[in-house]
Amino acid sequence: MVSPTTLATSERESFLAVFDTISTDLVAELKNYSLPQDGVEHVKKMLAYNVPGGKLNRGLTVPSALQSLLKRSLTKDELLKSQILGWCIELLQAFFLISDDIMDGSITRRGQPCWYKQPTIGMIAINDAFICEGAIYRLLKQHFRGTPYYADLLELFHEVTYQTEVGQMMDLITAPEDSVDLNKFSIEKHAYIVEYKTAYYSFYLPIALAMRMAGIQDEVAYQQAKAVLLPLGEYFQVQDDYLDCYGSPEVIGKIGTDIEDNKCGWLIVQALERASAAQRKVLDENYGQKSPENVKAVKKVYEELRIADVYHAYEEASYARISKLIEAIDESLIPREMFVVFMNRIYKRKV
Ligand code: DMA
Ligand code: MG
Ligand code: MG
Ligand code: MG
Repeated sequence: MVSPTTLATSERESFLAVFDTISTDLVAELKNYSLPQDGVEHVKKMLAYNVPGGKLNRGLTVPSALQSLLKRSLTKDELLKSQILGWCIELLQAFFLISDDIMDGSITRRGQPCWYKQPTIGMIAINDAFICEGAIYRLLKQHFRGTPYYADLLELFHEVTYQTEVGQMMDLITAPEDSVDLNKFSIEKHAYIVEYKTAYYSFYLPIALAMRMAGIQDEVAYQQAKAVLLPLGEYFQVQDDYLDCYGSPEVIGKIGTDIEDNKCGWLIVQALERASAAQRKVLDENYGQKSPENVKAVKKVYEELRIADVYHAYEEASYARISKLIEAIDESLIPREMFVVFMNRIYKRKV
């Protein structure tokens, strides 16, 4: 019997095998631009460093969601196409992460130095991020130009990219480096930021792509999917905010920077709701400062307020709340199972 873990491993292996094809295709296509050999080497190295090393949750969701939607095993062509769309999301993710790490001044990502931290790379990383974004549209053209849903795919990638950029903009302007003002933070502001910077591209996009491939055109189906996936994305980013402070870098592969960076993260927003006047003073004086002593002082207030317990309660409550949202989905439009699988991929994650 094939166990679920074996199945998961083979799905992953089959998905990773497609990355090699994609990288080779992109490089082969660049030969049409007479790309010199050092350019070829750079693209190959840059893609290998930045695209396949993550958890691949977003990318793997496209083929698995398509299978749920079609309620049967995929043909070879459907599997390959859905995997290519999965890699397009992973390329979008690489584009966002390379730039996010520069903007956040991060040190490590996926257990290795951030791309811009590589001695020979530095600000070349900005253009590399653009190359990752551009590669999405090369792949879409190569593999989907003849399909009836080509325009839908283009529109989805364009819209979701813009939404994420708007979210990143709000994340950044709410966190100026030189003027800490915790009055700018609120639960509502946080909810806005995470919906835009994370939920659309990480949760709505993979499912919406599979739905387009499955030929679903009823807008109500997309609205219903969004009603579950945006809250699921919010939950995922709250986990990310929690892990930034409490996750271990060896496991999550990155060193947290939210306190130093003056970010409007979930933990500080919860702490502000609960802080006494004295604790508020400590937060005002220490949040958004680079030195380890300042960070320690902030974390001490989090301890006093038992913010980690608040988080664990939030986790349970979110699971229950999102399960209810899934139950509200009209099964004649889209299968609930697809959302359950996606939620279980991230529930209580440590990584
Ligand atoms: C992530 O925000 C959002 C995008 C669009 C990359 P973040 O800076 O909290 O992410 P991370 O913790 O991975 O740096
Ligand atoms: Mg970041
Ligand atoms: Mg960021
Ligand atoms: Mg983070």
